[in-house]
Amino acid sequence: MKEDNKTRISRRGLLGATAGGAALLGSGITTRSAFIAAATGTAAVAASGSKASAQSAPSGDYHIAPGQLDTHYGFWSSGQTGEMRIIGVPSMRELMRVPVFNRCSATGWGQTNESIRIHQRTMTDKTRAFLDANGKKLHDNGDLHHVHMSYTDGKYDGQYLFMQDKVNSRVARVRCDVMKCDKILEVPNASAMHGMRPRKYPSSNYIFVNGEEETPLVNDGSTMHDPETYVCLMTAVDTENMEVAWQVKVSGNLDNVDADYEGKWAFSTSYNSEMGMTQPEMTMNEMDHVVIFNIEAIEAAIAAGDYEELNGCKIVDGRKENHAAGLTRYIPIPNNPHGCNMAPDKIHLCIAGKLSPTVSVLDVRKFDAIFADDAEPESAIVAQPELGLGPLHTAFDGEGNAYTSLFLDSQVVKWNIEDAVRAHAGENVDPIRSKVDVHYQPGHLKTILGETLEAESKWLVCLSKFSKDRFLNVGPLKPENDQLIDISGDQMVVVHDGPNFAEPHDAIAVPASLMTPIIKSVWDRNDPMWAETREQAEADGVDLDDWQDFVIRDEADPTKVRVYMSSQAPTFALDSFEVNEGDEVTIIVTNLDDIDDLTHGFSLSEHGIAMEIGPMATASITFIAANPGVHWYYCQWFCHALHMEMRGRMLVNPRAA
Ligand code: CUK
Ligand code: CUA
Ligand code: CA
Repeated sequence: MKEDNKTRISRRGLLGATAGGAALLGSGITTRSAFIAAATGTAAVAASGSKASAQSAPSGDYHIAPGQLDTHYGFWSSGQTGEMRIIGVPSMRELMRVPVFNRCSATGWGQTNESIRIHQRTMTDKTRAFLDANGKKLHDNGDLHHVHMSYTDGKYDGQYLFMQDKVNSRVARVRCDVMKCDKILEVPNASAMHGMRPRKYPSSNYIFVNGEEETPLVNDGSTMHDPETYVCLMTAVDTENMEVAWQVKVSGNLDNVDADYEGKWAFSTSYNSEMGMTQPEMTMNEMDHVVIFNIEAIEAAIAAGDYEELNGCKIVDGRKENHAAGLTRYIPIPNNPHGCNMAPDKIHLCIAGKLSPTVSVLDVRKFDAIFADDAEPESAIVAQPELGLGPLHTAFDGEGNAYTSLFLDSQVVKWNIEDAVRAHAGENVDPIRSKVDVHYQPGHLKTILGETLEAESKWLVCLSKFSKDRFLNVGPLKPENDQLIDISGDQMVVVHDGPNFAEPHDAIAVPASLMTPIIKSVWDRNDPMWAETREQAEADGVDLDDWQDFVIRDEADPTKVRVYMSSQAPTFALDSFEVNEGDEVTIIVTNLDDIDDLTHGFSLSEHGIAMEIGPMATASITFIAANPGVHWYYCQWFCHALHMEMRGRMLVNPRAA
């Protein structure tokens, strides 16, 4: 692969900060060998490259002709864009964007009353400080790394999608029936929700989410200069109510998390077991660890009242010094590990070494003995294949194979789990099946249903962080490259480049047949999304299900005006309404078109107002009529031959002098 000097320099910077790496700077040793030496302290081993397959002619069945439907839904994260995306697989066509933690100019998400209520309902006092006098301000950015669907008995059930926001420490739930977010929770006491996975069995009554950043538990500035007081928390969120169920203090920080197929365990990687505050400190030790959480023991401790309560959350102590409580165990893993992936064989947990060229394979059946202190933590490691440089994440097919992304090698390596276990036991077998070049710097990679008991063996999507030279140059900021790989044969074949905007970290894909009975095309009139708006309408004597053309001035506070208008292509029920300068105006629009794909919009000039109103939906928005004069509103979602004429005037009377 090509790399420019900048990349090379920055990699050396990383190596320089790694134990043993500094001496190699400028020595002329290649990045790859220097990396292994730095990561393992041994001589360079040319582990990779020899089995890389050539990019050969693709098989044709990834091509979806015009009018043909994809066979699978992909649900993609978008990193710092803060939204969830729906991608068709195998075509890799972007089908929809679902705003969650971000503000969306098209749909009004983060601006409509319905979406603001979803944010505010669960906001902590800490966040309220960010609200303006009207209570309208909210974090309108997010860093959404992980999207996962709810499970029943180890299989996706099509009910909810869950996701996290690293930058503002939140988790969210999206309803699969309408593909809209209905709950957002800011997690108290912990910082930077990163790794997130639902419980797989018997149901996703919890999502497990890792606070990556080390902070004082009471983060009020009183002990901030003393990192000894810092701690990280793993949080279990009750997914029915989207509330914190419990939190666990751990030793070290937390990165990625997964859960087993028996509902007994959650596991988290930690790259900063050192609890360092600088990069050299975080990479000082050869070994970090994975934390095993004993869910039953934690629930028992909570039930017994053996917790502290802070900001309404029950916190148990799972740090190493509280070993006797039996809530957690720590298994040493080399070196700054990242990915944490449970195989669908129900047995093997794969921890990607990142700075170590290995994946550590843990046998979850050994955890009971480790919790009973009948076995050493290391005894759970049943394989540690050396796969290549920078292993980050592992995906699985339905045939006992694993696929690990190699960030530094820019490859995906296919290997067999059982063969890795046999090799670890001393047999002369090579677990590596094949390698394929990807472009470039892969992070997560996913097979269809690979995180369920129904893993498929056809498609692998590899989410590459760099795309230089794969696409027409679009300036210094380049797209990501989500590559589709056919894994049905012995050799993996890259069949499609999918440029994507910042920055999918993770994705899942499910058969279309799971979703088609669930996803609606038209809203139910009594959807809970606008329940509070409906309550206000009833108080105003307005029937939201009937034609509406009402301008109602609030009796208690006459500066508040509520404007109800229904819409039916190509007209709004009101072609004008009149308010006074300085009034707080709430526009409530109900789309009475009961027709598939007939969305209307409401955009109001010079007031920063735009919202989507789907078929049979109600949406509302509140603002101050700041400027006297004529301000047109219009439908911004193309709906009819007279779409341009679907508009009206807001007339704002000047304030009396
Ligand atoms: S992720 Cu969040 S740093 Cu590897 Cu799951 Cu990209
Ligand atoms: Cu209604 Cu365009
Ligand atoms: Ca470390």
